[in-house]
Amino acid sequence: MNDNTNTNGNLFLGLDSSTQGVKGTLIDAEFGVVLEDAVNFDSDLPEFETEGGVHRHADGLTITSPPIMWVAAIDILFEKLKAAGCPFSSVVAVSGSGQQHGSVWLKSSAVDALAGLDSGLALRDQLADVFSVADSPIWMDASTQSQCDEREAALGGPQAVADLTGSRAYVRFTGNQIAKIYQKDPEAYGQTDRVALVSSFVAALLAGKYAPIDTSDGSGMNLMDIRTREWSPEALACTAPELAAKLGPIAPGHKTVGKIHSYFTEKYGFSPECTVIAFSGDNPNSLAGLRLQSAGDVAISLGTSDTMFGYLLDPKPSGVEGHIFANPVDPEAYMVMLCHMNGSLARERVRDSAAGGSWDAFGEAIANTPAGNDGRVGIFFFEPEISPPTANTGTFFFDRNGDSIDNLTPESEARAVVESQFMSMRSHGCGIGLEPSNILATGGASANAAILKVMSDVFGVPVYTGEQTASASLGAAYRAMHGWTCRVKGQFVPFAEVMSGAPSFSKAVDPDPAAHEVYSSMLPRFSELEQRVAG
Ligand code: 5FX
Repeated sequence: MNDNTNTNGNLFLGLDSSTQGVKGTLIDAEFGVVLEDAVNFDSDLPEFETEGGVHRHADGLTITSPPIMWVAAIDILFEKLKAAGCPFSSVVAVSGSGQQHGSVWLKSSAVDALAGLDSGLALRDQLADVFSVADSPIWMDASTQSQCDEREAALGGPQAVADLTGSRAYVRFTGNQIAKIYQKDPEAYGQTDRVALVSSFVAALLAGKYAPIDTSDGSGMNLMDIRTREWSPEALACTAPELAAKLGPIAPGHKTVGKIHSYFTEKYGFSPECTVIAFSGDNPNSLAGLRLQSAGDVAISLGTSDTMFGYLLDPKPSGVEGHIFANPVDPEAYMVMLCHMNGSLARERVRDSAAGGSWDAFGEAIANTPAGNDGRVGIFFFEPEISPPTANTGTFFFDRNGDSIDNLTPESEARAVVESQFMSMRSHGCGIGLEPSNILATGGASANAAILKVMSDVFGVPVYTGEQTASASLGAAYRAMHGWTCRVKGQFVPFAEVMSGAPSFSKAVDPDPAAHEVYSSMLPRFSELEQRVAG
């Protein structure tokens, strides 16, 4: 928070409609956060009976959320911001973020309902009847494996789907969800005028008219040609009929959707000139929030699971793992995202078993052992891993000859867990074109110097940290500023130029060239062992 009033007066609002709730972040023209507030679906809207913002169905695979709850949350958030004194009239642009992959199914009556929103009524009372599917499938849904198999077969296999759309067919990706709804509920499909993403739906609410799906969030659908950034006719054809018309246009993330609807000017005091910039997915917005803006910029978020994402120009889509998305702030570039399930949980388990539950002792163990662990390797798949994809779980230890051994010394084990996580990220990231020239570390474990040192040595690049977390709503506020600047200047302005005054990150550690060399020569052997374990 800052109470900086020394601005030119323009404010930018970022909204994040996440799985658990909706958050708003208001920034000034000097990048200071002026105000933040949030709504939690479970506690603020208990009548929808969600747990963690979702409904889990009896089959154990289907997971949905009611879109009318997302609508209701927007009014509550704006009420909260208003009560906190939000200077809505100074907001010149708003953009946003939505949980990726979730779909919102709208009947044709949505067009008039959105256009005619009445500020005397609540949003939820005016939009209750516009949905052709009352409970939307979201990214946690895993019920579409048969549709994934069918669509991969129709399009030439997993690698062909990845080459075309940036990712192989994933159960949560929207194209496979659309195929399921068409097959299981053709009547609802027939009643649908528009299939929006969560992101484009919230943009539509604010603008009072359908909003385009942005190319970056559109990359999470297995429907868009990742190179042309248009819907792929082949991918649409094997999904459902007349789909192009139901999806509507696709647009880069800096595009203006329109002016904010009078509902929001009359009810909350927004200026009628406030511009709505295309919304995007939460991960693309996090990339914008961390200001990854040139080739080689990579962030590693050390959370419950670890995520690595980065800006790149020359992607190598993989039919096995990882995602290539269109870049949300650069229409020529891409972003890559890789998820490693065994993140903090694995580090914490080893900290508990090998370092008596103490991060200090864990750090000392790393400091007392040599880079490369004298050739010993540990692989820790406490949970089924995503990168590499495997159902094999357990801990696996190897000596310097690659022979299986029962355990490592506690000190060696502490080093092994961190080394194997970063070696794995390096090898899988490189496999889809990610070659970091610097790394921004975020998330809880980025406060641990010993962990950052291994990260820097494994990748051979400096590691930076900052106050900032991978916040999607802050990224959305930055994108609001970017899109607004492009509109005002009447041309595309590089994101880096618009962000030039943003607070800088500080260098936490430089790589040790000798240690980096050890890891580089170990990498082929590590990958071979990891593959052996993953099966
Ligand atoms: C990304 O592909 C995901 O499925 C998740 O990170 C969701 O975007 C979470 F909202």
